[in-house]
Amino acid sequence: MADVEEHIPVYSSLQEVYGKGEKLSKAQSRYQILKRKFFEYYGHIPELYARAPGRVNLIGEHIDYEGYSVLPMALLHDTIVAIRKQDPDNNPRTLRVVNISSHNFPGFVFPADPFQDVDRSKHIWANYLLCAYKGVFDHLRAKGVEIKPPYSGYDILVDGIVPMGAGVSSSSAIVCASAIAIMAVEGLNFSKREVAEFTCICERHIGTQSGGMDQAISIMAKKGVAKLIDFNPIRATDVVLPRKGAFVIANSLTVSTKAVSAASEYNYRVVECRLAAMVLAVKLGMALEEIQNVNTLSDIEGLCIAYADARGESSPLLAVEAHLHENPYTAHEIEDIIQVSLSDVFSKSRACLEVIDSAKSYHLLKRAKHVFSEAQRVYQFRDAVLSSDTDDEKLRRLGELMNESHTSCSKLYDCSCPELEELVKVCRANGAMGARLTGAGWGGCVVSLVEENSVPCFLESLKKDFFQSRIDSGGIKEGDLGTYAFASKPSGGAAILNL
Ligand code: NG1
Ligand code: MG
Repeated sequence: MADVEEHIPVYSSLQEVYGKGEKLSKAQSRYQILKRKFFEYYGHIPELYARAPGRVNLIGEHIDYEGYSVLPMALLHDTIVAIRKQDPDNNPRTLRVVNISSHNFPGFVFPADPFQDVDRSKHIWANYLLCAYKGVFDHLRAKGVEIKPPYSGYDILVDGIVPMGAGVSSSSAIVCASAIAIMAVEGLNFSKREVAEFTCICERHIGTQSGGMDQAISIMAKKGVAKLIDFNPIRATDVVLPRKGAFVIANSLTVSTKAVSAASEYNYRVVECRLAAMVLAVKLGMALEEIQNVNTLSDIEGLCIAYADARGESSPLLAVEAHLHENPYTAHEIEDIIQVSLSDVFSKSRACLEVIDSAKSYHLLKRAKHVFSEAQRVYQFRDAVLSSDTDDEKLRRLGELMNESHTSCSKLYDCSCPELEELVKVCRANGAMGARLTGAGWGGCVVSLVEENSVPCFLESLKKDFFQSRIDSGGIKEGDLGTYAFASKPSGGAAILNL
């Protein structure tokens, strides 16, 4: 698993990242504009650039934070951060951040202090940058490096083209690109494993108690392959997809607002999964004094499998079905079983405490069923890719697993929404072998598996059956359609550019 020990690559030409042709010329013009604007804002040109891609998750939804493997691929859509370290005699030193799209994303000036808190009460785009800034220096401190004031200041200009609130990880693209840019101007280059780990931790300052999938794929992606990402420790294994297949990403045009408040649906699911794991642990005989150490459903998989084993079966789902009930649990009922108060269980997480403050009940059976079955589907997907079947057979099987994943997200995890349901139906009706919501859900994108040679025709049908009415009603512009529905091949990961 040498990949994760490699360092972030440093390139001196755009071609190394963006290839040739139209993609390269589009990238060239983005970097030229960045350089020019940077000079206009700051009176200097950038020292260097860092870029990190968004991703589409092919299968394995809402299981990364439960410790289970996921299977995403990087998109060519990325966030670029241009940076220059401020002169040491600059006084006061600051973190100045500007966005190319300054109309939608105003600029900010923060004090140059990497240990300042991220103010979650204001959901501003620049908070992602503050997370990264903290992340780099918290990581250095954790490695035993002494960090003393005065801290360095930076001038930063950001250009992101990863669709936002769309479940394709625009947030991690900005966090990863910013962290790498700051590292690079400080002359640091940690291993990919370290960067994937600390960017996952630092992005949680936003409030979402997310897993590490997005940062891991953004950092470790390799052109031409999807990645099976394992956690604890992070590993990334190449998955070569069948040549005849293509993935089309289509936006439901409903923004997923999972991070806007800490008591969001996302964190609610994180809480439900932990409680499901704790209740199951008690039911399966774990000593009460050990229950507080149960954090995720993967922590108790062994107990579930032992339960199944004793009955001549193998799936952890057997224990789930036997020991959890369909009706939602009240806090009181759970506390009775685990013999700890929920406020004690979550005393270390402000975000989770906010959830239990407002939650009325907890669905434990449905959430646990989703997590264990989705975890199995990830391996079934990987096994189907590796099998000796023909490409057609493989694609059919992959599509089937994607459809099952969607049903599970929708019915068991309740993370779909009417627009996603409509779009999934449209995709399947127009020939997708599989279609599913991707990313956190509650809005955002659908990923479809289609035959490579039917992509143009598929995109036309999506326009006709889903987007046209939204164009007619003025919701979106026809000229922007390419940003709402596009095919994508697996792209490369984050990089530093010395241009
Ligand atoms: P999106 O929706 O792309 O932000 C989120 C989490 C992932 C993962 C997926 C659901 C963040 C940063 N990422 O992705 O870790 O849990 O949802 O599978 O919140
Ligand atoms: Mg995100």
